[in-house]
Amino acid sequence: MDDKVKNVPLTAAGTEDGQTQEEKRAAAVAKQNEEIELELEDAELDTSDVEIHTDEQSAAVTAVDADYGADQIQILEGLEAVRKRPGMYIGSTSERGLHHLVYEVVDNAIDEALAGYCDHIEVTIGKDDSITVVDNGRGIPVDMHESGKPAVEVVLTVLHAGGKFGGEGYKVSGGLHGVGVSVVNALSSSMQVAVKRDGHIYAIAFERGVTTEPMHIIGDTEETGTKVHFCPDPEIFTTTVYSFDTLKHRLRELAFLNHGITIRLIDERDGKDELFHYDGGISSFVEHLNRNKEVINPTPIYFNAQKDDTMVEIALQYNDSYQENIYSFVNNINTEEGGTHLAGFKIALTRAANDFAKKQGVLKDKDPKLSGDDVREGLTAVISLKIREPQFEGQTKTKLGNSEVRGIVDSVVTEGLSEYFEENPAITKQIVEKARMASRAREAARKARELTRRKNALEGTGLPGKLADCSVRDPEQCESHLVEGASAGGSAKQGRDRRFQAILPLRGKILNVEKARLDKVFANAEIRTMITAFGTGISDDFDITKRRYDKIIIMTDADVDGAHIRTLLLTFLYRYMKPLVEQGHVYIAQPPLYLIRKGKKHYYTYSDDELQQKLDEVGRDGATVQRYKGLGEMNPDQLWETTMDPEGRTMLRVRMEDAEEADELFTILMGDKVEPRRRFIEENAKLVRNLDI
Ligand code: 0RA
Repeated sequence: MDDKVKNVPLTAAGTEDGQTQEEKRAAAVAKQNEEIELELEDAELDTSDVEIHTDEQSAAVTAVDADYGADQIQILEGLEAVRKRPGMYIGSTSERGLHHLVYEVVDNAIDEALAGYCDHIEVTIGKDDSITVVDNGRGIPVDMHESGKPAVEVVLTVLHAGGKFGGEGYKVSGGLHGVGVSVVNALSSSMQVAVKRDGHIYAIAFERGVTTEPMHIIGDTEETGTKVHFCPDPEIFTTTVYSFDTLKHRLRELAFLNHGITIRLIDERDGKDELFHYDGGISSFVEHLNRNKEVINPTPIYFNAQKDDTMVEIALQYNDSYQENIYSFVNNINTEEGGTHLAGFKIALTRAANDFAKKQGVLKDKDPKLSGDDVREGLTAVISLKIREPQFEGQTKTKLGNSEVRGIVDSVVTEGLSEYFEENPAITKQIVEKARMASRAREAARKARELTRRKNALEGTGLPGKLADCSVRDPEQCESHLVEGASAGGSAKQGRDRRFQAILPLRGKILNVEKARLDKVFANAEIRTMITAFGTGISDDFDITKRRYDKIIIMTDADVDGAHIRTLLLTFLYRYMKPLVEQGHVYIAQPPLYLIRKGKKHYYTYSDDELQQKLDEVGRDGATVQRYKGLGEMNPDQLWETTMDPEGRTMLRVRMEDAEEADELFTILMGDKVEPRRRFIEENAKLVRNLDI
């Protein structure tokens, strides 16, 4: 199949993203190429890190200096290895890896802050997409190392050398890969470093990891600190354009996680300048995450404790939604896959809530216990640990494995919560009452689900009657089109390739799941139909291996109602079938906006720009233009040709660009608070071009 697929972040799916169709297509091709490259790169990474001497490499060695000793040759080999397999050290050479370079340098500055020597970090994106990171830490050491080179040169040219100069237990922070600034140096076409330390300002410079300007004093100062300036190497990275928002997101997160630090981000390309400083630390983080929600406890519950070398900090705040939102970090790394710290937190929270509910009589003896899910309904929490020797496990190495941590967190949370519950009985009652409602809804949902199952069993195939299923049984080859309206559904059924395309027409308005509990969600007919058709179950029961289709394609009209239905569908998929979105199974069909007829020929265009262009190519004389108001206006052949045929169609793939932002968008668009929604619409209205009212 030959789909032209463009990946769109989930957050942009409901609005115009400001690209012309041509740009979208070009981007799609580029993206695909990038994905292919990444795959190749990954395949390469599987081979172990064998040193291979290429001509280029030996040339580099001889060119530098003939009487360099074995040490220097080793250095070059080390950094050449980084340049040969950058993915091994920074994950990828795409946008992600590019931003990782900044995090690697900033992490070093954060380490200085955690050691108590630094409180200010400034990151500047240059007009040329170079990066400058300035901190007021101790400065990279400059004294002579046994190799005869200054420490700063060793730190910047030898892999994993940083830790050797700081004494024991120096490294607390450190990115996921924690590889050190020498990797950034190796992957930069040029790097200049200035160190203020011991009364002087020292400078040193490199190109692609090779020292071009040995360390020398350029001035005197009483201050201390480090300035690192680098240009990511275009020979290495597929893109060298920095995203302000991506850097902002991580730097703000670091400022939350390390309270008291001031981090400034400056963008010289357009003059943007932002400051992040939070005395409230992770409590401010939780308030920030809940900023668009109605909260239950106005001040986040906060506690911290230190046991041996482990520091635990936890902040939590309930809101009136039905979602659970827990972020956990270890040494500033987002442990997306959870682990022992998260497990300890959950166990303790469930136990404490049940204890309180029983004691206060909210839960009678005959009532079932509150489950973990019940207790976490509407919970926003941040768990942050700083530990000596973290063991990261899991597919993406973001799952904490240290077993001793479970008990430590459990006891910290148990102690902290029982104190809070005792001192704040009124708010705690509200929290527990909410959990009890969740428990009842879950029970009702379970009954509804069983009813559906039994009914399906009686009805044979178990598939909903509205579904026109495909004949191929291999889910990998199949796709399901969710089509707005009965008439478009009819056209789609006639126009499709029935071997691999299933059609599910959606008639009623689908439920806004953002404002409904599980029991209501299960009771909604359109949603029930989707659940049965997809085969995966939802929320706790969700099982991606049971999916009946590889692609879920949302096909709605290009008008306001269509956009609304699309957002409702995406909200449902995001909240209840998240892995489908995460793993890229959700698409948005792109029907054409215009049909141009001229003589015997006809053309479809997908935007206003494209329409004008096409008219200039083919000539306006004798051309007629038809604007499609809805899918229903297209006959089956047209719908197939323009929107459904894998050989010719363009689709948008919905991406989980950033769970936090996606979550925020759904809260704003579909939640209760009016003010954030008004603000969002005002701010984004100017971006919308094809609004058809
Ligand atoms: C090695 C050892 C020490 C600090 C650093 C490196 C260091 C690296 C970077 C990179 C950016 N900013 C930095 N600040 C410090 C320990 C210094 C000591 O023990 O005095």
